[in-house]
Amino acid sequence: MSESSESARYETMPNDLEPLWMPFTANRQFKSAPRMFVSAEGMHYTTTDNRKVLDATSGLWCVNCGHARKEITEAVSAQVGRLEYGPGFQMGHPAAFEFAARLAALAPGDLDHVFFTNSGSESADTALKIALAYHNITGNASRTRLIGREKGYHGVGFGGIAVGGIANNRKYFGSAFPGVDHLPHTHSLEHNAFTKGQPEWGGHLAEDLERLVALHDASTIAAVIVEPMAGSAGVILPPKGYLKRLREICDQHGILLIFDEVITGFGRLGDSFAAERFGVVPDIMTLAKGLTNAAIPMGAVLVRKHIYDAFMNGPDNAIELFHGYTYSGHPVACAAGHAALDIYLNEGLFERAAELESYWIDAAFSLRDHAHIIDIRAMGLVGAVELEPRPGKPTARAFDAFLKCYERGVLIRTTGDIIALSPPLIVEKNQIDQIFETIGDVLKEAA
Ligand code: PXG
Repeated sequence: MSESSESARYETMPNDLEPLWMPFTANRQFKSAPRMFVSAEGMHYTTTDNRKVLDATSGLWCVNCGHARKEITEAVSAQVGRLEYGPGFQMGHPAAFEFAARLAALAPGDLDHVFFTNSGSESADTALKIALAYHNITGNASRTRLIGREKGYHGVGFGGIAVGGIANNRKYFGSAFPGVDHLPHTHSLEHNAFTKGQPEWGGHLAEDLERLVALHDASTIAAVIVEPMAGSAGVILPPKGYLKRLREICDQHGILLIFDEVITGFGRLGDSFAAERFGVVPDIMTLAKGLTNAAIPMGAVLVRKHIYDAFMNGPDNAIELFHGYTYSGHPVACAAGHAALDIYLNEGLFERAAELESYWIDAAFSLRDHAHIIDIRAMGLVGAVELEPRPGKPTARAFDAFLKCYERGVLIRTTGDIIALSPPLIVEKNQIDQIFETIGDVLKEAA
């Protein structure tokens, strides 16, 4: 390819935006005023018009080590040249086994077996399938019910949207997946507005699981899946005691507890996983995003030893789980994962997030007296600023803030009227200041 056509393909605004159907995007609005990144480094993106934009969202909650890390680039290019692909069914390659071992060592408790996927959605569906199959093979085939939670996000597969609790993600797609119920969400402005860290109010909402057990009977319930901190719904932190109580009730009734750590994994809350931060070990944990620093798509499902062991029965030549993806444990994704994990550990990025937490929270709360802000929530290096919706125009105020921040060189993310923030863990204090000052300035102007 000539230099100019290379530049046209990767670095300049395309002539025709029509053919691409963009995901979770207002396509017509976007195409009438497109925003595009052509490169990235460290904490910044560069746009087609050569502006630097500070990334306050780690891409989509995934670039936790910062952008274009040379160690990852090199590991990925070396692996593409060495073994660009190897079949994962009935064949293997070393990088996948090595990466699984490292993840097992990092994960808490006996979450020590790893099934690889390619995304958070696939991880969620895989986790649900493993839970169902586990009960089946251990003589509890009546345990087919799955329990999610209102406002939960577990990706966009049919399993994930069934246990998920975001109406727009569910309402057009029927109910192809029966036998699901939901716990109540724990978001309450009335009780918890402007709480720093975990809210005091709401631990009792875990008791609702007892209600569902009474309603359906434990012998029909396979698993409960929750995000330890709900990300997509706008950073809803678990009330004190809530996760521990869910764990107890699950144990009491033989229900598997699944933590969807696609966002909370890899340092977001100042620990390797939310399970560590909150001191509650699930039976199954789903990962993606920060797993490879998003350089190459990858997801993973970690299961406790007794779950894996339950499958390792029957004749040696029996395939124990009829599930997997062409790209499960893809060698190039594993290379990215190894390099990302090296960075996390060598640079102490999880500890760094913990050290920055109080500065981050104070910076977020500096916005407290601004008009239109009805809540601020923050922990680790994640935060949310919830805005009062404009009368009759939900989401408009937050979207305006998103556009204005982008114009001023800061990338934020909005969901409804909530601004969600999750910068790479390499963020500097002056960049934290820049993020909140920019939001503050923009909100001052926004009517
Ligand atoms: N589980 C959780 C908890 C997630 O947050 C997924 C599963 C699905 O992952 P994939 O890789 O299939 O997209 C997610 C994804 C946002 C936002 O800004 C959140 C996600 C993705 C894109 C945007 O809220 N979460």
